[in-house]
Amino acid sequence: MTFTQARTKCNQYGSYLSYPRNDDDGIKLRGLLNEGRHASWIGADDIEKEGTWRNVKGEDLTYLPWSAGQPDNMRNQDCAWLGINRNTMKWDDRDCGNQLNYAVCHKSKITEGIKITSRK
Ligand SMILES: [Ca+2]
Ligand SMILES: [Ca+2]
Repeated sequence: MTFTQARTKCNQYGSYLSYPRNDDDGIKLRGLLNEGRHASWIGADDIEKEGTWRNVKGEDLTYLPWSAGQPDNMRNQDCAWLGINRNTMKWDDRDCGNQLNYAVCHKSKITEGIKITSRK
């Protein structure tokens, strides 16, 4: 699924595409994503304004644990994902139209997140 499809799916669950708010959230997400083996979209993008990363609610993000050398905006990458480094779960920006198999929708606690999958 693309970033937009992931976001829409979460909205259909009455939820939103989750994004880690701190290192602790990152560790919990890593657990949900099979110890980081499952590459997943996270709810952060700079679609509206290049270089300004916002969550899916349109709020500016302050917690932005990028992987080394990221975000590089290569060929205009505007959406964040987890999985470039399965150990640290640091972020990378990538093409919003790429197909990823996983996304995590937020619930009351990130540990209760709904993991949605789409395999082709
Ligand atoms: Ca960008
Ligand atoms: Ca990138």
